[in-house]
Amino acid sequence: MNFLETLTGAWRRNNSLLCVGLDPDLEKIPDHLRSLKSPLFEFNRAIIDLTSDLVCAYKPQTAFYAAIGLERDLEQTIAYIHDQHRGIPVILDAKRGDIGSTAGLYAQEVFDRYKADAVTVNPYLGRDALDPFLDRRDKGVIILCRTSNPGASDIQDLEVKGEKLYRVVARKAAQEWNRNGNVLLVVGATYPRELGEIRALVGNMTFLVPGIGAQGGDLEKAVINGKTQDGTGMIINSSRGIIYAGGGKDFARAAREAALRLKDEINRYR
Ligand code: NUP
Repeated sequence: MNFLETLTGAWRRNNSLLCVGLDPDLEKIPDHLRSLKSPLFEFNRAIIDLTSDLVCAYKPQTAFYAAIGLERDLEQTIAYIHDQHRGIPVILDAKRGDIGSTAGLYAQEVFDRYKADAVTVNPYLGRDALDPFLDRRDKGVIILCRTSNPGASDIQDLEVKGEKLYRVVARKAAQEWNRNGNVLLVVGATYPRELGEIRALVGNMTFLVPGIGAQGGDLEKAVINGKTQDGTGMIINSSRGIIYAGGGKDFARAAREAALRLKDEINRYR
């Protein structure tokens, strides 16, 4: 099964568009885990075990592991999801993008080393930088289109021949770059108007939608504007809002409750 087929299965089975972001920070995880050999993995494992029936995907962000030399925890986390919770795809949020030969190594890293099912990529370097990812037919390639951060407009709103750059990216991604049907877009929940605009441009493409919770995105507007006609088409991520819902020994239970609330809220607007 390719990434989009696995994702569709998880949407249906769990009746959920929710993606839990596995962005563990050693400073913020509960004290009793910090001294363990694989602290970030142990933190993730507890959360995964209590949320795997509520999500359509997990999304670890590489920086949380690589910054402190705990890539091994990331490898363990992805392997654990694949082994113990089959059918839930893993998106590696790595935001890659470099000249072709280097991009080939990045694709090898995310798909062969980490065994991620999908990856986030930056379109700034253009087609040849994306090709090593796009060539992997079974994997999802999630292109930054309209990011959730306050500075998104600095570059993404620039006009190119009368059209905003994020619209150009959306069109190229939907048409030129999607020859293998494996392209998705990142569109932030903090920009619900643009979500609707991009949905109108690209038809049924799937969006990864960060920005809910800690970044203050408007969930109701984001779902209404971003969904496809069948009430899917979105992978709605929340990281801090879920994983730090509780701070003590029962952190995983608190994460489950937060995930359940968010899943239900998303479903109310679908
Ligand atoms: O536009 C983007 N905004 C964003 O926050 C693209 C992303 N990939 N992200 C990522 O989503 C970010 O790096 C982090 O891993 C997650 C949001 O986390 P939180 O705000 O829900 O804690």
